[in-house]
Amino acid sequence: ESIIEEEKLNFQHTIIESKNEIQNLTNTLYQENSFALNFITNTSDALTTKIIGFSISLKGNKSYYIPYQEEYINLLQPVFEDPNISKIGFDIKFQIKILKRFNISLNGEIFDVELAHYLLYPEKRHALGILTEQYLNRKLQDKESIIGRGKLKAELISLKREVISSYAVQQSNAIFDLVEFLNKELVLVGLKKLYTKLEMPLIIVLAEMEFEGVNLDSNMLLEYSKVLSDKLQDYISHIYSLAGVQFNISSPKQMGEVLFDKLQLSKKPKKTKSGQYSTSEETLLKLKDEHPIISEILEFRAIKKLLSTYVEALPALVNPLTNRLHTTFNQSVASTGRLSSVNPNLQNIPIRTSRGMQVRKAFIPRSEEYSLLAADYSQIELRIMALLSEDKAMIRAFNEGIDIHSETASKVYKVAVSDVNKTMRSNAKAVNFGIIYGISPFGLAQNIGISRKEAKEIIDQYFEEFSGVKKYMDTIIDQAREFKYVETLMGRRRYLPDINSQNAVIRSVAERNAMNAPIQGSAADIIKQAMINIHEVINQRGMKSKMLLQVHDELVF
Ligand code: DCP
Ligand code: MN
Ligand code: MG
Repeated sequence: ESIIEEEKLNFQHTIIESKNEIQNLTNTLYQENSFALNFITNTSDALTTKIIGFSISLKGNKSYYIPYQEEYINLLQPVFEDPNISKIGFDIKFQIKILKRFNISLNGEIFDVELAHYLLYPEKRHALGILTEQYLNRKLQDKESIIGRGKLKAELISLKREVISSYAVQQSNAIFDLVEFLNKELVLVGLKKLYTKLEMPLIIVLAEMEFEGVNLDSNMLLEYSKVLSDKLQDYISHIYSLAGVQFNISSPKQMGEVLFDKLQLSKKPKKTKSGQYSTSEETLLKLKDEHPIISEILEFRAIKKLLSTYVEALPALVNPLTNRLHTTFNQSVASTGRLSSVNPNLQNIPIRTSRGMQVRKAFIPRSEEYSLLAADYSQIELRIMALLSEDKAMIRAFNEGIDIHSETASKVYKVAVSDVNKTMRSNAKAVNFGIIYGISPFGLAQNIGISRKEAKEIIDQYFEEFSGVKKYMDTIIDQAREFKYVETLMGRRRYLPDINSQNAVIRSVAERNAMNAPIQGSAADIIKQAMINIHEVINQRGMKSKMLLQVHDELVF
């Protein structure tokens, strides 16, 4: 009841309807230290969307709505580019990319309300409506309430100007008001430096990368999709003949009946919540040795997934205006501090398989005068582990230039280091990272296809060799128990409310997060810093090179 309907709040809000008024607004803004900027668009793709208008809010509850006119945006350019006026936004990267379409840069200090909340509460939801209720004790009009839902849903762009303007200024007004609260909290918790020195400058870098996009060889993928579709047909006929019956392989229900009723592959088949037979990857992997149909099914699924998520999907996402693929990096999703990438997700193209490599090959330089360069950190997470745990053996290994993944592979596969091949080394990564992030013998056995006993031996031997690592893992869990959070090298926090849970399953998830977050999060901090530094050098030297993508511990130029 104490929540005031924002609509009823009678704060000043002006709709700008002429060049003259824009001039006046420009003069007003020059007097300000900061303002909030909020674009209202038809879609969430900054590079292609129609712009409906934008709102600006300042101190003293002053807000303006500017219906879109290219001329108006250009007239405001000096204000946007003035380095002495701070700019506030919710997902300010989106606003930056819109302005880039007009060759305008958003200069001055920036404050992103969403990212501030993300640093404070990485695991919570950061929606503007939620923050507004929580901190400002008022309610934002939600989009559905003005455009309707279902069949009656209208396009934002078709609504009356008064409706859109009030919707827009409610948002920018809330965004402006939130700064004070979030800023206080950032300072209080000791996250202000990470926020201003790392996350804020990174926004500019990411905006440029996303705007730049990457060239895609769509023809090559088209060809490859034909190859894969043919392969898929082969698998389908194999599977039919192995099953002795034709069925819809993509239907888990039908497949379950074939595997467990007809072929009787398991005495006690696992069922899903809905009572159907489970045909999850995990279930199938356990049955791999029971029948040759299983590996055929797994291959079928892998190809199908590759086709639908990449080979067929990527060309459709190429921006028709730029002819390039523009991903969006999400800076406020992963609780560890890593970036994620959407539309398309360019961070999880499988590279271990030769088919995944084919997809990677479709990423090509813009022209023959350019080449792509990828730089990947060498075992950064293990190096951070060596640093944090001060484990003597691990530090010595790095100082002597020993490749720990190859060493582990040599032990696991009982071959000389010189005989370790790519697959072995890649599996050894699963061992090394699995162990330092608290994997069980059972989990390890499943992951790399060895017996539980062998897995236990490997883990025991690992901790014997790197005893400091074991000690570190125990210490970090103790710390987490005491403080209910863990930290990265740069002070990024991950809260672990379940660390003292009575439920062993829930508690052990929290424990694994306690081991993982400081290491993976520190690696994320470091590459973010590297990206900021590289961006600066590229600009200073006036280089033509562009940073294009980030894949966790890898940068593509
Ligand atoms: N990673 C993981 N589990 C794996 C493979 C990778 O958790 N099985 C994580 C940790 C790595 C990061 O992803 O730091 C990057 O993966 P890389 O394959 O680049 O791993 P490395 O940097 O350790 O090895 P390389 O020397 O091959 O680059
Ligand atoms: Mn690496
Ligand atoms: Mg990598």
